[in-house]
Amino acid sequence: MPTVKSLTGKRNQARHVVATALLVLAETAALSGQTTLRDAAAAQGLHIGAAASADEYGPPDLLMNPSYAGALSTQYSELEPANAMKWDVTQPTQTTYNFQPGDELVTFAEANNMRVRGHNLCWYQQFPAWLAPYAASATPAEMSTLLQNHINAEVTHFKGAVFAWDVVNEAFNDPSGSAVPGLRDSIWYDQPGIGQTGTGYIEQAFQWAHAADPNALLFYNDYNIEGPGSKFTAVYNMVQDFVQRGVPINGVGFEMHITTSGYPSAAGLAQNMQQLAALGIQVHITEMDVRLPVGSNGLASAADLATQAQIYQSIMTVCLQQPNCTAFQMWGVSYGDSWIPSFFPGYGAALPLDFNYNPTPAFNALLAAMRTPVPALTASGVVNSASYQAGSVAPGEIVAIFGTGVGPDKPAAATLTNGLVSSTAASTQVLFGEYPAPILYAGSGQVNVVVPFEVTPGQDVNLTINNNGQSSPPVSIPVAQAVPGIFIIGGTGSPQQAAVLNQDLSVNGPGNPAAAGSVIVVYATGGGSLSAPVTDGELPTTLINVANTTLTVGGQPATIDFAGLAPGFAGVLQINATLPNGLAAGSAVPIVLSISGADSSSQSATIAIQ
Ligand code: 9MR
Repeated sequence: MPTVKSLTGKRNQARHVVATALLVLAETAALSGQTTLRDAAAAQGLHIGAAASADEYGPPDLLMNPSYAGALSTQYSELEPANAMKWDVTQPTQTTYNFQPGDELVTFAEANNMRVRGHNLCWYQQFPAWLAPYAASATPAEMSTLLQNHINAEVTHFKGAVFAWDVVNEAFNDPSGSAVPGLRDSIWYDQPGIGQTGTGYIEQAFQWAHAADPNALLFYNDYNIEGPGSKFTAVYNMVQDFVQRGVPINGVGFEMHITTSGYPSAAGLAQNMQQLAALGIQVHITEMDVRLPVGSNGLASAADLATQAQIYQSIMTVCLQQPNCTAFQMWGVSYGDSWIPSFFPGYGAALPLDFNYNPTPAFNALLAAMRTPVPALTASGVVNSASYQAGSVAPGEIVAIFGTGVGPDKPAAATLTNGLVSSTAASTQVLFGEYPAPILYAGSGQVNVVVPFEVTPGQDVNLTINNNGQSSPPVSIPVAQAVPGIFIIGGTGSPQQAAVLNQDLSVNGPGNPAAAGSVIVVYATGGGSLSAPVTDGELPTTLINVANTTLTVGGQPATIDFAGLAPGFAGVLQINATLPNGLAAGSAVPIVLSISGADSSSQSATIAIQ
């Protein structure tokens, strides 16, 4: 007969058995909690931002408008100067710099605990009046010195204040038809250029920026690269080349100036992000707006706003799902400061806050995409992890708790703390009354735990789940002395093959029946009183028995050789029993486990007998 000790070598089978008992159900998110974009993003570990202005083009200073400043600092954890760090503002003459408007935005950001994204150092337009005429007669060497000095002066000035820079902006063109995008003509590339070929001028700009602030993240920023296509491919090829040759680039900005008829699919956007992730490159959504046709009052139809909201929600959802999407910015704070109406006459209403800084449907959609769900469960979703029967729980029983938002989106497995199964997985905790339960698995729709030994049979216990700072309302569950369930191998159909080893430690099944009179090992859960105290989360190393156990096979009692905790497991019972002689053969012979007066008959488990 196999000893208990030799059976511990069969842990993997039992683990498999437990694993097959984990069925993850579909879920829907219950909402509550955060009411600002900023708080909701923070709970997801995401920075959310907006393009912002002070008085870089003269009064009024938008930051002095309490509604504007309040919306910016309340809703966003990051800002990017819409214009204040561009050439036309920062280098008004060839020999003077003006960083005052940028400084004002940095000061505002620091006062409100926000990050600043710098935009931009090298672009083909928005020049000060002197620059284009200068370039028209300058040599490449002079242009190179000019660009180097500008990048060095600006990055040095904002060193430590700007966490990431758009070093080069919109360098690729948008040829018509099927022509492949190439580099756009510009004073930095070829008119006259800084004396570099191909993407060499871009590479040079990154090197200068890195030299001025080695800690700043350096981005290439562009539009029409959010979905797969030839422009993305052109940018990707450049980034791949830079990464392979050690050029200091950390990220790509996807601008996301889109319409309700022209926007990337979720799959396409995710694909582009993943391709860049494989290069170790971050993505920021840098300039999102979704422009809509508007009336003379600047407002859009309800139908268009609803479509726009879905688009915002889908883009945000993709960003949350891709680990390398690390910031999400709107291009403006409200309808009133958006660039859209003046650049696209007849369009507007492109942002999540309206003219009065009130939330639009897009705002609510962004919030819905980001909100951490409140864990929700019901008593009927708390089941024995072997039998899937709801009802009572028993001390030491493994239960599966089905619900929504009960665990992390990214499933977490059990961990050990000081040799005990930990009662925290990711940011999930399960409490029976005041006692935390050791967690074997935690996903957003299902958490598997071992019921703490402290619960009292005959009384009800309040079950609560905490996840990511949100607590479920308590659910009251009766506690029983024992709730035996036999683990099942495979699906939930009928009959259900029990998780049983034959005497030679092979797995019992219709193709591998046990002989009458031989020993079998049955894996189960469902507690009952123990012969020695066990600590929650303990993986027992000594033999600890459960009381009052019987096992019938084909209606006949088997002889119990050992019934207790499976050594090395939390919550798993192991019953070694000798089958009656003269047991009739069958591929699905009923097996019923009874502990302390409760039995497993409702689950119709079977084994194979030869
Ligand atoms: O929002 C900016 C607007 O105020 C300026 O007039 C315009 C000038 O080109 O630039 C806008 O910002 C652009 C950004 O710097 C780069 N991507 C496209 C943005 C919208 O044009």
